[in-house]
Amino acid sequence: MTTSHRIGLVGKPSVGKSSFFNAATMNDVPEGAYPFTTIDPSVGEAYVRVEDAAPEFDEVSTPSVGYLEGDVRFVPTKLVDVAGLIPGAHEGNGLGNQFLTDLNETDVLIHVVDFSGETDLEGEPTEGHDPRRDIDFLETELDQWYLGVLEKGIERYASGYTTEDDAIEVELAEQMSAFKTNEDEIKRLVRRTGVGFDPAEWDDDDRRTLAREIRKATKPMVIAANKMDTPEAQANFEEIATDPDYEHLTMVPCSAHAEQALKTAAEAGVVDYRPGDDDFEIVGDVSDAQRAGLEQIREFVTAYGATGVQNALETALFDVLGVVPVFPGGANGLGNERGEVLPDCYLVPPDSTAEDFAYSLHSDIGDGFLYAIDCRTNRQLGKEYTVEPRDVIEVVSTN
Ligand SMILES: Nc1nc2c(ncn2[C@@H]2O[C@H](COP(=O)(O)OP(=O)(O)OP(=O)(O)O)[C@@H](O)[C@H]2O)c(=O)[nH]1
Ligand SMILES: [Mg+2]
Repeated sequence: MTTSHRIGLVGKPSVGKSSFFNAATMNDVPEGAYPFTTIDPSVGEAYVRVEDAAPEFDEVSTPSVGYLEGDVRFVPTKLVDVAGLIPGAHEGNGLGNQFLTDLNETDVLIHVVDFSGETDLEGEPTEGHDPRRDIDFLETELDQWYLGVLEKGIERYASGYTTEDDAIEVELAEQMSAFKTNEDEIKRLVRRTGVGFDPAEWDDDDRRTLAREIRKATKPMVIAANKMDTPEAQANFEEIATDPDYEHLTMVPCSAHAEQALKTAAEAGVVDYRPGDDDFEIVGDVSDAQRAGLEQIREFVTAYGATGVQNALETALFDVLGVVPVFPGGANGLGNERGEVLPDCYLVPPDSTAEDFAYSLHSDIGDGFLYAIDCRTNRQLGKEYTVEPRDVIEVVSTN
């Protein structure tokens, strides 16, 4: 069993969510220039890169899930192509409710933004649209949705439906449970915003601030600045990436098209390309037109360091969500009884301890946890040890 996280692709219609999804998963999902091409969310498997640990032990790993290319493990994670969101969704406009339901099943979001400025807020063709408006709109839309749910919780609390000694965080955690929050988190956020623990004292601003904080905590987000293969997008990116008002956001320049083209060419045996790399090699016979097309893509990937699809996925999972890749290993060699070497790489939640890791292997192993061993140093690790990225750990358990 591997801990599974879900990355959600969100954004207004026609920004390239399905193109990104297809590029990342190489599945065939309908895509097109028309709004609402995607009616149902598609869930697929994408991969994130983790530097393999086996070479440090002079071994070659044999992954049981995902695959190995060179020294890089491609570890599977779930990717969700969410229906396009239009303004007013929190009031049920467009596919609003569907969107919100799908969204609740995700742990972290990639907000795909059309940086070319060639689609308006509804996803219809236009020119010179400022991508900053899309960034603002999505955040506002989510905040309003959270605010609506928060206000229901406040109402319930005020009307005394809750048991007598329930504190506000208990009521709100229950009301907002679909957002995967809990009492401790609400308490922490109420404290951080400084609105105090008596909701009767909260004015509109306080409620909005709190709703926004809960949204930011439960739906962390990275922005994929898509369609960067166009000069318009590149010009917009130059401007927005240095705009102090948007400094707090993580933006990854990205071209879903370039990634799709390279993967397709790689599948056809025309290029040698490892997803996420900053270059590729033409190895097959290509026509002059194909070569010209590929050289154009090369110009883009070398300038921006990659197509950005891998980067966006990894930034979301590792940097924004804080997931930690951990290899279950053996202190006396990495192979198991089936002759597999370092077959698994677990993606565990941030701040996981050695004991949490044991539980993610199996509940029995967690129950019988004695200690863990750092396979690189053979050091013993207690149950409170916080796992680090790329740890190779053996758990010693009575079970
Ligand atoms: N130039 C360029 N065009 C892109 C890129 N990604 C997507 N597009 C185009 O943008 C349009 C919309 O792409 P989709 O992937 O269908 O967009 P979507 O966000 O899934 O749209 P909805 O499902 O309607 O919400 C299509 O014409 C794509 O070919 C890209 O990286 N570069
Ligand atoms: Mg789509």
